[in-house]
Amino acid sequence: MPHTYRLEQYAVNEYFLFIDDVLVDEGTPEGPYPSSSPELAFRARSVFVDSVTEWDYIRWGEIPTPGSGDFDSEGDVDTRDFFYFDECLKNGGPEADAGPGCTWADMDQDGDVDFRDFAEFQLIFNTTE
Ligand SMILES: [Ca+2]
Ligand SMILES: [Ca+2]
Ligand SMILES: [Ca+2]
Repeated sequence: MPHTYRLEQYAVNEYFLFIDDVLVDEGTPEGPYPSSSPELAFRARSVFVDSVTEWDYIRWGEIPTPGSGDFDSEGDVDTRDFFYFDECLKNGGPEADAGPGCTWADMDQDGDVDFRDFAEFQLIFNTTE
């Protein structure tokens, strides 16, 4: 069963871990993050059940606003945002699930990243950086 994990860290001394938007853990990180060898430890109640963990989307930094076109959350839509928009578009298309990593590029918020989204992206694209 797929789940959504979200780890939020504030300053260096406070973190919150959500699973499916439910707060499951909070506290003080054991070390600085990000680092060259970050580690996230999971503990399960049942150790006899096989488990496979796959990450669809890992991101350090501020999570972009859905449908904003602003990948780097800098308040603009420019060439840097286009680099990642293009990646979402290449892996997307009409009615293809945009996934959590591309919700910021789903300009019309219909769940995909397609050429309708690209048309809206172009309208707010600014070439000055
Ligand atoms: Ca931006
Ligand atoms: Ca669409
Ligand atoms: Ca869309």
